Amino acid sequence: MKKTLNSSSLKDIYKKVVDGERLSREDGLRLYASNDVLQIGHMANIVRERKNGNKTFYIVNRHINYSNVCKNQCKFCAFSKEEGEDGSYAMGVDEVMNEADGVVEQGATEIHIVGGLHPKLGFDYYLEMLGRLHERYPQVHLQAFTAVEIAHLAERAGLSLRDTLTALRRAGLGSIPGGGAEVFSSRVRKELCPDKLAGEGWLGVMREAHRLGLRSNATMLYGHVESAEERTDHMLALRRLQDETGGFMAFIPLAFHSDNTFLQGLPRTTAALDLKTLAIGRLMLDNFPHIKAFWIMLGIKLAQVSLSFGVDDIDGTVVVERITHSAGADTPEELSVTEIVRLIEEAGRSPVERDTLYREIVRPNGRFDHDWHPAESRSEDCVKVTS
Ligand code: V47
Ligand code: SF4
Repeated sequence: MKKTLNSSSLKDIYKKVVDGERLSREDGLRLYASNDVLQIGHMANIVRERKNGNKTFYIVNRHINYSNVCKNQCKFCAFSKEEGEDGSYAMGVDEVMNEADGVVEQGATEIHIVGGLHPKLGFDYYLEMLGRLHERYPQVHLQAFTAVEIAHLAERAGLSLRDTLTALRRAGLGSIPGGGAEVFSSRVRKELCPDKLAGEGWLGVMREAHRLGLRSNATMLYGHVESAEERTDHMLALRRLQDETGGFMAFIPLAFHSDNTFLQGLPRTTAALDLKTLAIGRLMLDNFPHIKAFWIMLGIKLAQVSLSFGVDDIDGTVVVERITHSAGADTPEELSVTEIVRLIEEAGRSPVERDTLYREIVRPNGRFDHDWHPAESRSEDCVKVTS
């Protein structure tokens, strides 16, 4: 049966979506102004299924937050501490290696590494961390350091962005996570994170990384003081850069948690805003292959529902997460593959294990097996390139 859209106010946008036509800034603003979450979701689902069919991607990964010491004091951050402050920590490279211990037994194909902007750690520390991890786990992809950390490292090392990225890649960097983007609006940045790399700077690091052939993700932190216009403009800036480089893999809206931050007391984002933001992301970012729901921040149940609102990726097992849990997240820090597969299947989608670059991973006998080694799937007939 042919699906139609009843909501007359969004009819012209629906037509554009069906025709595969790019949405304008005004369309984005009208979507945010509408309360018709189901219709927006329906449109996003059309694009989601056009791009990714019934597939929902997940990854077996582990996060490592190597240090919470940060020279910035972003008002939305509960994770960072000043050097020497109670609760501050900076892992030595040996400790990072200990944290990574067991990744292969766990079946992980990715280690995701982010931390604060440490005022004293030298560039050698980061190179050694990547180098030793890469040497010990050559088959595991290292997705490390936000664009903000990379700009900080370049400054500390006295190197250009290009030379910094090249050195990190030589040491073992595989790709760049999407953090640090927040909302590009200078008004919001002035209010919440005046010392942070500006939006143009964040985009500049990603442009340089993409030019070098590194892929990355892009995030947007929402649900604090930003407006719908600022969210829409953030998406448009990402879309422009993606037109230029094609280097982004996934867009990941991050729902703000206010506990233990300077914004403590701001209420949690509502399900309506969460679903709308994911769906509008899918609709506006027509050149992004994937939209990811980070279940840690969104909650497991809403992440499952989002699979019908434009989302085709549910991140991964994670294991340890400090950034959102410092800010009051009540999700667990780890989901097993069995749980991830169950929530995807019960949403009527087909679970597909992927590696960081969205190559599909086929486990022996189609079963997840903790003793299986990712390197065993690296024959061309097991890992299929999908994007
Ligand atoms: O940049 C900080 C955000 C980000 C809070 O690329 C907060 O696959 C909510 O970027 N409430 C880091 N969010 C995490 C991140 C990420 C996570 C998962 C996957 C990927 C990926 C990237 O967390 C920061 C900031 O935007 N953040 N504080 C908070 N209180
Ligand atoms: Fe530092 Fe990042 Fe927290 Fe800002 S969000 S204070 S840059 S760790």
